[in-house]
Amino acid sequence: MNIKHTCLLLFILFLGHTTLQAQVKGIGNVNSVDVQGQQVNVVTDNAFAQITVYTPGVIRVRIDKKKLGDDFSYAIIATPQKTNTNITQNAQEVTILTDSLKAVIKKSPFSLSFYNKDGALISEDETGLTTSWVNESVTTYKKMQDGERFIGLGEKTGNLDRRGTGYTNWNTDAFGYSDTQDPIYSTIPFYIGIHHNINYGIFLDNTYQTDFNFGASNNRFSSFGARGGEMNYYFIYNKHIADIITAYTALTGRMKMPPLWSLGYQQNRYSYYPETEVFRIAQTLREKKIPADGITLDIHYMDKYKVFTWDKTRFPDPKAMTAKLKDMGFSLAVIVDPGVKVEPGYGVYDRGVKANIFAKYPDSTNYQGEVWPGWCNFPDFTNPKGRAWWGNEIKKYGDDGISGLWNDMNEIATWGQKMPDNIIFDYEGHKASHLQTRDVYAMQMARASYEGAKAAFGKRPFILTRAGYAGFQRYSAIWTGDNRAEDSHMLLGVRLLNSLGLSGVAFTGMDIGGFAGNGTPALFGRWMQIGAFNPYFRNHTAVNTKSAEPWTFGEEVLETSRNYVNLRYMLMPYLYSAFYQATQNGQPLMRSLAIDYTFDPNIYNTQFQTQYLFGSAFLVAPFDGTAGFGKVYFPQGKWYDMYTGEVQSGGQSKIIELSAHKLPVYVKESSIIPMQSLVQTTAQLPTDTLVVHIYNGAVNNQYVYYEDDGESFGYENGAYFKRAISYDAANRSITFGSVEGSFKSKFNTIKLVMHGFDGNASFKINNKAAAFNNDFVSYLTPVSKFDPQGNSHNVEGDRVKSAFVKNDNTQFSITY
Ligand code: MIG
Repeated sequence: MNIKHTCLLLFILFLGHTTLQAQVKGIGNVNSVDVQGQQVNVVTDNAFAQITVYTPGVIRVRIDKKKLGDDFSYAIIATPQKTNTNITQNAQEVTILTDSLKAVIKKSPFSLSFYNKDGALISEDETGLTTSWVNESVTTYKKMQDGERFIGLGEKTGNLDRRGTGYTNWNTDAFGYSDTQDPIYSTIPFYIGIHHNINYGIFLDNTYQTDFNFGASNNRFSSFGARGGEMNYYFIYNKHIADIITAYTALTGRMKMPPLWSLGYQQNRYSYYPETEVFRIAQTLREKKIPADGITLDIHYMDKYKVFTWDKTRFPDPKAMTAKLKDMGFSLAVIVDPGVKVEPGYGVYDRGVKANIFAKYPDSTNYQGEVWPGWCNFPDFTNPKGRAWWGNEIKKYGDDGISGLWNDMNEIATWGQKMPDNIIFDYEGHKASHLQTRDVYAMQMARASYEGAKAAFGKRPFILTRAGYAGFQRYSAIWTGDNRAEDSHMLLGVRLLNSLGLSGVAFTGMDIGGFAGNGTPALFGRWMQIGAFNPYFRNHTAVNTKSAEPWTFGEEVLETSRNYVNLRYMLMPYLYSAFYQATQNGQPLMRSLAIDYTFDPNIYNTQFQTQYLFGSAFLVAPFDGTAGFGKVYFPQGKWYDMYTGEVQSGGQSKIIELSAHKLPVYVKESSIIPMQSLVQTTAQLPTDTLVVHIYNGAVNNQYVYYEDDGESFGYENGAYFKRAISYDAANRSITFGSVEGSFKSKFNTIKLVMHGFDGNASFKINNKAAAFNNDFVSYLTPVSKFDPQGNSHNVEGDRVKSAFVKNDNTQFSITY
């Protein structure tokens, strides 16, 4: 090689090095440390970092290449709480100590690690990689711990344990998504890591496209990062996953009490019209005795798909229609799409132009995208004026007697699915491009709908959204979009809802029966059974499919469906109390087994990963519609077959015979399950007896029974009826605490139903011998006609002891 060549080579190497340096940049060493109360401000070679204690178990980390900017978040509603904190430093490191955490910042290079009180390592930066940038993308790398598992991240396909997989958040209209497709509709950049009997949560609060790597194509690290903006994450430590969820929802908020009707069965399709068809459906539900509370109108109710209009030939008098539906015990929800047709003379559009609330190109012209109505402008829901304008349009629906808004297409979905990057949004006055706004747009639409509907409807509105960002649970329920009428999709749906539950979202559902395609009777029957054990229970199907109401699959499926919808309605007091928990501590209704049995490796086994607890009591084991046998895993404890009372001991799996008529459901020992008589709609009063099922057990249980009027906000001012019920196993007693709140229960009497107690058990109430009668409980009506041998089935049930007590406001105890 001659000198000329060597020079050239050196030059190329030099060029390569500088461009590489410009592209990939590490955080560098710590140069200065400034302690301000619970906060440490650090300047490194290449960045600024701020570590703030929020609570003893929550520490926030902000890092940016430039001085940390304005602190704004759509997700976070919490501020740092005054917390006992001790911050010390020496030449090598800074130590932050709270009552439950120790965070250590190593100085060269900057790297963070977290330990619990016992000194055990929870999580640490990968010291070689720590936090770094590739152009504007920022990523934090954590060392992959031995045996580490990852769960959560919201609506993500794949397995419960996400180890070995990578994910992207970029809200996407994902019609008929596959069971590994990513991303789909919504974004919740929050996950939980688990290793060595320790678990922690990380919430990356950044609305740019975000990426998570849980050991995909690498065995060195787990990482999270964003394509722009700050590294901004909350590290959450608690001993139990339930408490991590509570801490995460303390940061990002919780749902409000839902309207009671929204917990009833919802009948839907794309689309029911005209009005006579809506009444045919409502009437058939009543005739066939399928209890139901809701009917939803899809896009064909609108005049040429224009939002906030009615097609007057199909729906000549919406107000009269909703009034008549109300008399039949139905509430009506309608779909709303964000796209507003560009059409001068269309009032909604004209008022939007006048209010100047549409998203814009940088040259200030309104962005146009094409969707159902044709070329549309898109309201900027990140502009308070945009939300107010939307809220004002909702008034019309309030006048029409609408009770719910179903927010669709808000990823934003447009034909072509490629919204330009340079659209500008207000972002609460901060101005941001589509790149920073996309993932939060739907959440702000849901917010605008919630706030507008709350003002317009004069009662609790029901809001449903397809997409969202961390914190949307404050405004809306979510459903998992356009699934397919296939067994694998039914089970995937369960995993999606379980994962949403791990990620702070309690009010979730999927299209029961499957949206795309035509399902078999077996699939539909099983899906209805599972739907009864989903928080939001809505049947829906696409525009070009066969009818998919419960009576369209034959008499056998109709009876099975009715059984489970009936069960759902009898469980309404239990459901409602479970929703109350979600409003108080963020606990989901669908509890992935990872919440309560975190360190039991069996629950991550793919053959058991769809199992979940529904509320605190029920263990649900979903299987394909046609499977003849299934393997159920019983976690630690004692489990009662819900139908027969037969006991299974935990810590083992068992092969069970499946029936098309029955979903395997088990009841956890020491459970307390309040039920009511069967009604056809929540608008109908049940009998005045609250049936409280109590299952004998060796573990303690703290249960909270909750009731209110189911529709107003009076509960915010104490108009509720609440009582703690505690099962004290060691003292063989169950105590109904005294009642809190000013609401009068609709039940004057309580029927106590004791399951699994010795046939000769003698019960005392308040220490006085009490007469309990032999009784028999059966949750299902046999689908006897379909017995292949033509035998009429014996009614399956559980032998119990029961007694009646008055439901007054005083405390009482049962001992045995
Ligand atoms: O482009 O409103 O996910 O539930 O039925 C399709 C029609 C638009 C997508 C929703 C689906 C709804 C459908 N919508």
